[in-house]
This record gives sequence, structure tokens and C-alpha cells, in this order.
Amino acid sequence: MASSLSSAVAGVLLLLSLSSAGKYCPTTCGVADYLLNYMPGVNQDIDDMLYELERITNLTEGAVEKVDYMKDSAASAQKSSQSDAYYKRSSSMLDDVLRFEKTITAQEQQIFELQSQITDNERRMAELKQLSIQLQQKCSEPCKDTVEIQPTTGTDCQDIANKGATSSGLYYVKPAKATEQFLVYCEIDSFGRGFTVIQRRRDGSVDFHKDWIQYKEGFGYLSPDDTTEFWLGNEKLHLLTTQSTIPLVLRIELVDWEGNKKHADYAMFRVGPEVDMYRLTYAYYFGGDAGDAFDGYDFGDDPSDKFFTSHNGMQFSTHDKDNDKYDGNCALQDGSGWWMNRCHAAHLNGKYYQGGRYTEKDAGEFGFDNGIIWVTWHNRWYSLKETTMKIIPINRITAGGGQQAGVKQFGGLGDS
Ligand SMILES: [Ca+2]
Repeated sequence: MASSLSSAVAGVLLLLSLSSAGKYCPTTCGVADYLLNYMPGVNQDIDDMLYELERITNLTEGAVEKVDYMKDSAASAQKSSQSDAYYKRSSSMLDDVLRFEKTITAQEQQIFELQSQITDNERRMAELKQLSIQLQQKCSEPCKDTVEIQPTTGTDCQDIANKGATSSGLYYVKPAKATEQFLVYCEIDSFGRGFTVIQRRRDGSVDFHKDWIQYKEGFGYLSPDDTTEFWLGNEKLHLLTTQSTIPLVLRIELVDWEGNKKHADYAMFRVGPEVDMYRLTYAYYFGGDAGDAFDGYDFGDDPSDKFFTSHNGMQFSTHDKDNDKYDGNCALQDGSGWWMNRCHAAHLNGKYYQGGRYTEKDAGEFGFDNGIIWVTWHNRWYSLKETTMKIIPINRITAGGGQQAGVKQFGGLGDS
């Protein structure tokens, strides 16, 4: 019984320290859940202890009665008997009685201590219940989103910009075929251009080694100030790129570890439906100073290099869904999800390498070029620092004649 009491006390102390420190649980809701789960057990322990106490009290009362009876009979035996032998026997009996009495006193002391411990425990339980109620009240309030989401909505970011939105940030979009709206980061510039950003790498904070479902749904974090990494999701890419008769441009912006910035544009960019494994298609390279890595690259290893590293028309592959043109599994070897061929000349969902330069040894068990690669700018053993993939209707790409900061101007529609 003492051990069950002390474990209950320890449990209560654990609860108190958890609720005050809080560092083990990310939210107060977690602490409340824990308390609520734990409380019935502690209550049961206390009920058990109370039952034990009652039993001991009954025993003690019985023993006290017995002692009284024995005292009486010993005294009367002493009085009535003149025999020496009988006197000795009865006085040893008296000794026994005295010892018994001492035991009872000690037991009573123990019971008293137990009772005070129980009172103490009950007080703590009451405090915990109070705390739990407070936490419950706190948790029943709806969680407030502290991220600022702009009020304008539309079918994509250009639609939102057309409606008068002038600042970059998070907006809800609902493409024509979408069943529900979803959040995107819109980059809106002073010329009224609204780019819908579909991919962002900037510091390696998000692992892009994900499976088919994760690439389908999207992963990473959207932020109103464009400070986080994400893949918007293949299903959303499909909805965004197939909703309008106005062709889209995919703009790819790249930053290397020396701070240089380059870009590449692709006209009539589309991502197919899931039944076609989110196939990538575009009509032509629309320009840019980063070069046309999507068209493949002649690495000098084999005459077929360029053909087998081009990306136009490729289905999407992940480590758990191999749709590539290679006997092996490009996405598994490179730890990414991408429109793999055999395998790539452009690879923007690759592994993030701090500092950029890496070797076969850095590339894990397979040893292939698995960095963030745009091979018409830097070679395949140089992993880029930042990437952005974003889309905009083709008739808006050159509107206003303006250009993104740091990105070189290139010719319009007719110059491709
Ligand atoms: Ca394969």
C-alpha cells in the first residue's frame, strides 16, 4: 500500500512539473490531454488507499477491543488467583498486552501519517483539476492563425493581381476545376504581374526527399514574406496549369553561392493529371540567361546523354513510384521527386548542399549527382543555393516592360 501511495505521489509531482515546465509538450492542449488521461488512474489509486485505510482502522478497532478484554481478564485472573504459577503466567500475559498496545499505538501513528498524506494528495488533485479546467478553457478557444492571409481570391495570382491586389503574400486561389480553394504565395510586382509560386528552395530547411503522396499533396511551408521552402503539390500544379486557354510561362529563377542570379522561362507549361503521372510538357524554351537545361545536356559520357537527360514530356517520379526512362530508379538514387528521364540535366528538388560544391562521396550510397542542378549554368557537382519556380499567363510575362530585381531582362514573345 505504501508503494502505491508513493507512486501516486510521484505521479502527481510528475504532473505538476510537466504542467509548469511545459517544455515536453508543444502546446498547452497537450498538457491538458495528458492530465485528463492521467487523472482517472490517480483517482483510482486514492480510492484504493482509502479502502485500505478503512480496513486497517477496522482491524485496529478490533485489536483495541481485544486488548481491553485481555487486560480485564488478566487483572481479574491476578485478583482471583493466589497461586504463584498462575500469577507469573498472568503477568507475562500482561507484558504481551503491553507490547500489543505499543504496536497498536505505532500503527495508529502510521495511519495518522497516511491520512495526512492522503489529505495532501487530495489537495494537489484539486489543484490539478483546477489547472486542467483552466487549460481546457484555453484549448476550447479556436486556434487563431497568426499568419496574415490576404482577402482577395481568384483562380490564380494573376487573376488576384487583376482584381487590384498589389502586395506579395499569401492568397487563396481556386482554379476552375478545383473542388476547394488552397493557399499559395503570390509574387505581385509594381507592373501588376501576379506570379503563382510553385516551388521554393532557399536554405535547405525542408527535406525534399518525399514520397508520391507528399509530392502530390505538397509539403514544406508557405510564408507571407517568402522566407520558407515548399513544393506546392502536383495536384495543385495540374489544376493551376490546365484551367485556362491562355498559355502559361514557367519561370525558373536560380541563385548560386556567389549571389549570381539567372533565370529560364518555358512557354505553355502544363502538368498532366495523376493518371498520366503528372507529366511535364511545354512548347518551347522562352528565354533566359540560365540556359535550357530542360532540353537535356551533352555530358560527354555518351552521345545519347542529351536525349536521355531532357525533361519535356517526362512523367513525375518519386522513390516509391518509378516512371522514369532508366532501368534503375532515378528518384530513389537521387532522393527527390522530379520529372526524371535517365535521369536529369535539371534537378531543382535535389538534395541541398551548403556551399554548393559536392562530390560523389557526399552523394550517399548511390554516389550520383543528386544536388540542386541546372547544368547549363553550373555543372552537375554544383548544387544551387536558391530556386524559385513560378507561373504566369504568357501575355503578362513582359507586361510593363519591367523585370524582377536582379533578374536580367530578356526579349518578349517574338524573340524566342
Ligand atoms: Ca526506372
